[in-house]
Amino acid sequence: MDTQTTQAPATPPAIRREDYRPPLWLVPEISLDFDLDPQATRVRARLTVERAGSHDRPLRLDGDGLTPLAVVVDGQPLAEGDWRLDDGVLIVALAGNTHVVETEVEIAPAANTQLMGLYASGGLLCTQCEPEGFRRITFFPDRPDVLSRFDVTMRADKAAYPVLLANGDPVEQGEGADGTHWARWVDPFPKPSYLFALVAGNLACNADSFTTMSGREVKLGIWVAESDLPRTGHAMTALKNSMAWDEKAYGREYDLDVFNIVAVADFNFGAMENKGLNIFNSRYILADPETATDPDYDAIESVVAHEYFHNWSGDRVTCRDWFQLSLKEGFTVYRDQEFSADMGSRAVKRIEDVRVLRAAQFQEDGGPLAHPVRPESYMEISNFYTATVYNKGAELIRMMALLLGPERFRKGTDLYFDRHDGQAVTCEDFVKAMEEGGGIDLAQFRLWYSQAGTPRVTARPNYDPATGSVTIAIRQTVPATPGQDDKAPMAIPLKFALFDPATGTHHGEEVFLLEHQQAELRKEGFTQAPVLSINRSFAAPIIVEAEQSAEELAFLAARDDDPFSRYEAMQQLMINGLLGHIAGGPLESDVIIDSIRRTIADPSLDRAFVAEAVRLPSEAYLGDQMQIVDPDAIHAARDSLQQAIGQALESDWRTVHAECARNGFSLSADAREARKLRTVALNYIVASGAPDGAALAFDQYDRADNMTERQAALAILASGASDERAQALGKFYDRYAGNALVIDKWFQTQALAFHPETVEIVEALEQHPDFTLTNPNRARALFGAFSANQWAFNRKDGKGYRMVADTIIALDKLNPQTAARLVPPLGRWRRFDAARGALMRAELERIAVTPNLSKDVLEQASKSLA
Ligand code: B3K
Ligand code: ZN
Repeated sequence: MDTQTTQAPATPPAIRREDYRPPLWLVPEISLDFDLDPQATRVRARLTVERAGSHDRPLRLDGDGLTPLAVVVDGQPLAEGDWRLDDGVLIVALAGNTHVVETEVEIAPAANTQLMGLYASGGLLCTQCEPEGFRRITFFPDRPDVLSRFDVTMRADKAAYPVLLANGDPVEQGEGADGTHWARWVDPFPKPSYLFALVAGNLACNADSFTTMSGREVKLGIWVAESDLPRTGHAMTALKNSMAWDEKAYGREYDLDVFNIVAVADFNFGAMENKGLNIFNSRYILADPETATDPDYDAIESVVAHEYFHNWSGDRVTCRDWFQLSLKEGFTVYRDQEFSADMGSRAVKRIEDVRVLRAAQFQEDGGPLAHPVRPESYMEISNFYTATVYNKGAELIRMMALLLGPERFRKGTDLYFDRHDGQAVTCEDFVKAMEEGGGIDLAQFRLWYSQAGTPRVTARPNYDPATGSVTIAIRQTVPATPGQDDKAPMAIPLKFALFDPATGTHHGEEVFLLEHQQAELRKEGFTQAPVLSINRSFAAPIIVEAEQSAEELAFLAARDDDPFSRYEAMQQLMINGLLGHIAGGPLESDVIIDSIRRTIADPSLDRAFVAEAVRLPSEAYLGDQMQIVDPDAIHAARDSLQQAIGQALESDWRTVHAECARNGFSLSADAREARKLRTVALNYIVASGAPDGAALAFDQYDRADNMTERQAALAILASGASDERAQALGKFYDRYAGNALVIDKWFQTQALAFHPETVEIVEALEQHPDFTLTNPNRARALFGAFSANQWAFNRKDGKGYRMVADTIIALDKLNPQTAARLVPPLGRWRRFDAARGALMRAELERIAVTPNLSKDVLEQASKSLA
């Protein structure tokens, strides 16, 4: 065999949106009967099936790894020849229009390392079905447009599994023979199979209640291991706040008598919105000041809200097919973002959300895995739970909300929920409801759903002193993305204001809807050239190229009344300074330092905003601004600027650090804001090179009465070479040994560190007794974090690439979904120099030709190579 050429891997056929056909058979009712056991669980299913329309096609029930032990139709067992299995699918020819079809299978939850379907986590048995896990539990048309009423009975050993939970309401329970017990749950709301859930185990409950706007009392339960009960209070508060918020903001009330949440340690992603029984990764439930940081608290609030909001945007109104995933995810992310903005600081929330969008979605949109918010095809749908579908999807809803205004947007969502309650619908149905409810034409706006790529907008103001007018030439381009070479101009709402530098005020904020490739805007009444503030509040998910001078940016950083734009101006000032230095110029830090000094001293600003504004842009974001990313140059330049800022403002940082210290832990806004700024100050003090820097960080580490300050100090020390580094890492490990979520932080902090030997440190940590690939949180804490560490991961010798590729290959055998999520960083090879690019490609090729690769990893690796 010729070893010089790599063979294109055989890829499974793509599933295409245009091939969608409505289901041929419906299943209005299903009863499920489980004999639960980790080694061998028996599942008996009884489906009432109905022929949809007039056709003579057989019933097809999806199955994955299932062998039918019995197939019974209308009470009659079928002989083996009366059914067949085709690639896992059970095919049964049926004569009439309605039948009762029963099947029985045996599955082994303890052997399920994919964590899809029914699996064991710790001593629990739990399920994850979205998107296609239900077919690993029983034979069923496992697609979101088949909605069924579920009636579920579970039987299990009472001592090992004293608690039995499923969707809907509990209706019956009892004792069985040999120490078993059983429970029956009925969900009155028809739902697709991906929303099915059950949990069995030894769980304790934080029980509470909520009275809905129509006066119904709902029993709330958060179920965790007994020892974790004290860490569930924040999640419960978040749940009750979410329930109240959805009533007020969207008029949506909860609809069952019980709402349960279960936290599990082994989970592929954040959480899952199963009807009435949300299942969570424990990291998004458990919190106390000793073990959780302020960002952890925020993430819990937002994920609890997100899953709760799905009860309407996802469960009551669901997706017709998986191409419509953003219908529920984009909308629900928008809803949770707005909820968090209402609960805390709207300005800081927007900055954080945009940072995530730029870090994850802009990178995706600019690379080989770019796809539209409503994708056209996939090999493995699990690969499409992406930042594009979620976060860009949310930006689309945000733009529609802006174009409609709050009242008409609410009319649109009311119409959407009322019209489609109980249905499985499309993104198009959502946009239509917005158009009709809001009385607006969104014809061109729809391109946001079908065209991938981040639009680039240039805006050049030109002032004419003779007339006192300014003309702004605006131009958009949408870059080519895989499969989409030519793009039509998008409808982009540009929120802008023109500031008079003399007065420091603007003439009113406006929204200009850019619908063509080019436009010209003319504004009158200026006595001198105004300063343009554009894409205020980041109203459109675009890249703006405004080419503003350092003076203009410094002006906006000090005077803009839109907090996002103020932050943005500051960031742009830093980016320009850093890129200029990377390109060989001197490090021009004076304007930056002045702006930071003024920002710290501005009493009108809250400290969390100041912390955001004065932080340097991440190395990865700087890389995104370069045609060819130079990780070493970026790291060196950023370090120099950090040091310059640290030195020039050292006494200011020391004052801030001291002033932001608090006696006694509190979750109040003041205390949280102070912690955030204190960390930034400590970082600059250490960066200044002050001889007592490490000692100061260690002191913060040691005295902290909360995880936020302790972990911040640890992270700062982990990036240095002090004696305190090893001391703090050792103390941290000893203090939290056995607490999985905190030990994840210990791994993650080291993987993210700016340390010259991070590659070797990660290599050694992989051998640590606490490291395992079977727990997704742990695998992500080490390798997910490492591959996000631009400087370390892209080390010139390619060792970082090789380690991640080895991990992907090993993890794929256990958990393809989690393995596939590690592929995209390798897919960025075009953005690096030829030598690094070749090393990355070689690793992707090695992955792609690995025998028996999952569809998940194969799709990501082969698309990344294309
Ligand atoms: N809907 C789930 C995600 C399921 C991911 C499957 N790979 C959680 C959420 O977005 O709320
Ligand atoms: Zn979601």
